[in-house]
Amino acid sequence: MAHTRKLLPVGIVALLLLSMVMLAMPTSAGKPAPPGGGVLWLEPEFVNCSEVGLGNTFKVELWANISTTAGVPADPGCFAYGYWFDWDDTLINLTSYSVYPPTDIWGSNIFVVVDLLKDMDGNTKYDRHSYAVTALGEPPGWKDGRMIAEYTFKVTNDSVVTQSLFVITNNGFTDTNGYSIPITIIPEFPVSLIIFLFVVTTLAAAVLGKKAWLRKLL
Ligand SMILES: [Ca+2]
Repeated sequence: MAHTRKLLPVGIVALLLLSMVMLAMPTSAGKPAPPGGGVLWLEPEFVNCSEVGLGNTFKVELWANISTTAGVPADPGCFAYGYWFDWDDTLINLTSYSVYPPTDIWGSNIFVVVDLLKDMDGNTKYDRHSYAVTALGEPPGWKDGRMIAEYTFKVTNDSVVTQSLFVITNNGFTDTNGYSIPITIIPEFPVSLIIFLFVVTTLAAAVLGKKAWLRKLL
């Protein structure tokens, strides 16, 4: 019974830690942009290849929300942006993509600086989309939340459950005054990985719980 008494507080601590992790996770229903900045995220935030199934396709959207107070002076909006979108080509293959620069705000007078698929690891399969675009002239700045690109992938390996498939790299969001807009990138974080971390945390706490010094803390 002493064993059970030891594990109880350990379990409570582990649950508290898990709660904090869950609370820190953003919901997928639109992301608030930090004041004076922007945020980039994927929808869905995590794709499980095993759930999609081998040979099946899925879509992932790249979203951005630019704060209405971005830049100095306040509120100029975004005038140009660039990013890399990387994926794990050992698990998925890109089949198509579309980009949606905010031409409804900027107008059609834009310059696409780069729009390239690259094979970064020399295995003959694309694993990066490099994209950059700038408005021309003096159109209004972009400052809202919207989908800026959509990618379709085919699952080529469905054996891995917890691995992250995507990495977004911010190559610069610039406001109409030429100032850089700070961008927060929300990483994809698989739910299964959280459960895994929870189990590891609990086990580690249980082992450490046998140490007298930690038992005092609990
Ligand atoms: Ca490659």
